Amino acid sequence: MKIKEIKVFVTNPGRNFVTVKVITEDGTYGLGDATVNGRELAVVTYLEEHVVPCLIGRDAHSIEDIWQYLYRGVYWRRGAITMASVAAIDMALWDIKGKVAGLPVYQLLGGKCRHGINLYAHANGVDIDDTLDKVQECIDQGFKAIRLQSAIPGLKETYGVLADKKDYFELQGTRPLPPEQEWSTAKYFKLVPELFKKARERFGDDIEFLHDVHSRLTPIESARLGKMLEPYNLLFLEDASMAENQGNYKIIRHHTSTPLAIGETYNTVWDCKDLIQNQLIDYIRVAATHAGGITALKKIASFADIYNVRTAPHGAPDLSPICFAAHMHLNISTTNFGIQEFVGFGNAQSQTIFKHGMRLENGMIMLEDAPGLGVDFDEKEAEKYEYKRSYLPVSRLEDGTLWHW
Ligand code: GCO
Ligand code: MG
Repeated sequence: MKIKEIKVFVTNPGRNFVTVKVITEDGTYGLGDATVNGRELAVVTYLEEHVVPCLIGRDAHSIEDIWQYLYRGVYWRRGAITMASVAAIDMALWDIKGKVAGLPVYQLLGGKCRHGINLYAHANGVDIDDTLDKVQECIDQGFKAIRLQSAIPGLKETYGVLADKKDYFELQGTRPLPPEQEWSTAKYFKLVPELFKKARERFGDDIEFLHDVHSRLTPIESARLGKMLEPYNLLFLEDASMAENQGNYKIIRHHTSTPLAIGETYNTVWDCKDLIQNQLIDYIRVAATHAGGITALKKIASFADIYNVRTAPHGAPDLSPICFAAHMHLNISTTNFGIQEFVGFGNAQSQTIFKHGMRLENGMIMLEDAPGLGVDFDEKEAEKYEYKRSYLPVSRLEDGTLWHW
């Protein structure tokens, strides 16, 4: 089954998505997500100039060999741009294999380990009360696990703790240049324990709570936060400290029993190998799009299983529904799956481009049994929404020092 053509699309139905379509000689096609938020065209060039020419004529069934060819075979390994390109091709090849077999991808990965996929929803508020009202809305919709983020009194704008106090995920917005935002650990520390204290008072113990620090604390500060949050029993504290230095987590782990999660910016198993092997984290959050696709994530999950680390794939809106579907096939067939982040299925425009049969039921995703990944991509619709340059913000301390993302 030879690969005949590979097309790369960029569309912006409110935010940019890079989609890869691998087409075989008999017309079967597979889809992959190659979106790297704020660096989309770098991936397009990498794919078009450096990947596509090498794959034409190769056997679409040789998923593992193509993965190794694009990773091991390349001197410049790793990195977000390279791995998103490898990932998109990999997802598309699994999609093709499923379509040819007439089976959903999860069947090829070993079959179902559970009937549905547990999600955590987001409650993002302008202050504590507003955040708690959002928690109630999530509970009313059937969610049993909720991530709480609230704007920090005294800071004008801080991404990840309510960007512009309106649209946390900038679904419609574009940022032609990176906005500069503020960070103060002291102000943050005044808010967060209070947020979770009030959340437990109002909602009791039966709901799971989560929180994302967005890597803004030093390890010892994270350790303090973890300790402060222990009474409120979080499912996990995410990105407590900078991701590059795996040693940071030794310090945090040493001081707190709050469960830790990390991984959305990791590109390979090498970025999290020590964290997993030394049991310094509880959840690994690598995304199919950013860590080399289904092939790579399956291996990372198996490795993590040995060390009691569960998977909790990244589920932000800058991952397209193709990546989300890839996660669903992995989640349902991975024994050590933990929980999936969920921010909805995208806006109306996005839903006209990416069509799928995944259903939300009582805080869970139920998969349909369509062959392959079960997502289709409407090229004509996609063409209506042109790429717009858009950046994530940068963060500075109040004295102007450039800070961790
Ligand atoms: C999350 C993430 C996102 C990221 C975004 C960056 O946990 O969902 O931290 O909010 O910031 O995906 O592109
Ligand atoms: Mg995060």
